[in-house]
Amino acid sequence: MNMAVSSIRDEKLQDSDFFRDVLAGLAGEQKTLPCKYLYDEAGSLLFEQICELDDYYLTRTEAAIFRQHITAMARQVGPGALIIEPGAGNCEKVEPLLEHLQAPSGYYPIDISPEILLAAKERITARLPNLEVIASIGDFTQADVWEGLKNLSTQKRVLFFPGSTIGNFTPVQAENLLGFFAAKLGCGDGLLIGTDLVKDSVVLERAYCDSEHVTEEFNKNILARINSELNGNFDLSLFAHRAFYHPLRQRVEMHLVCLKSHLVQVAGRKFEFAEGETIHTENSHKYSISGFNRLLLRAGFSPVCHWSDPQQHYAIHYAQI
Ligand code: AVJ
Repeated sequence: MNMAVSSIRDEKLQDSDFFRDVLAGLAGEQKTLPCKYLYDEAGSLLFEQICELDDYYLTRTEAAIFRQHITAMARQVGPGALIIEPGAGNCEKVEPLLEHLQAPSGYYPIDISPEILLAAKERITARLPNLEVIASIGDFTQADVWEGLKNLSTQKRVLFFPGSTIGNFTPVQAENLLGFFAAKLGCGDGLLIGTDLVKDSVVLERAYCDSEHVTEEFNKNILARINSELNGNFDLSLFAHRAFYHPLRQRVEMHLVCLKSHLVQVAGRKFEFAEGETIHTENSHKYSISGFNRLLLRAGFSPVCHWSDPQQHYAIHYAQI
């Protein structure tokens, strides 16, 4: 590669959020990496595998609650509603709801991946030809992807936010995000949101430290991503996966533990790693029903009702403005 090309490439690299966030995260006292970077192509496939694991109860429990209570949920949403889904991905979770709604006025999925979103739009349109699907491509925390909503007339807007995605935010961040959502809605509009419940730490830790070691691979994949995208030289064998429940913080924390002190280089910068030091890669917050209701209230929503599984492992809340 000649000089001009390599400097253009470096400039692009240094402009990227990934570059900035990784260097900032590794420079701190407690090293951290934002969990959204776990989901490159390999990471997304690994996460899909996690969802199938016996130890990972979240996905199948949420799906069972949807199956069991879909009629009541559709009744709560009401007729003529527009469903908005931030971070919709392949839009699979919303399909049973869309099928049960009475004369929905549209579906507005938002996602950063155009390929996945447009494929999902085609699938949904084939299945529900009368439903208007307006795919909005971009980051759902940014204002521009919500602009398209302004041109749509509807009796009611309902935000759909399943998957316990809200758990990846700290309670303060979650309150801000839900407040941002609330600002996109009007009086009488709704929110249907999935949250993982506080429970026995053995069950929680098994879900994030699975016996098939898929979560370990998922966690370490972020180092492989840094190696390939940011010219890093992480030796994955010098890090171990650790996930534990922190009862005071009510969250599962995921870390990568350094097994031996050494130096790592990323994009030409050097970072020292001491034996036993960790990179904090994810938080997964757990809520009680009442704790989540309080969070909803702080964000400007009124809790209406919730549905849970017999073991009380997971909950889906309906709230309104
Ligand atoms: C995608 C945020 C729901 O926190 O349970 C799974 C991500 N991390 N195993 C979660 C995850 C490790 C997951 N969420």
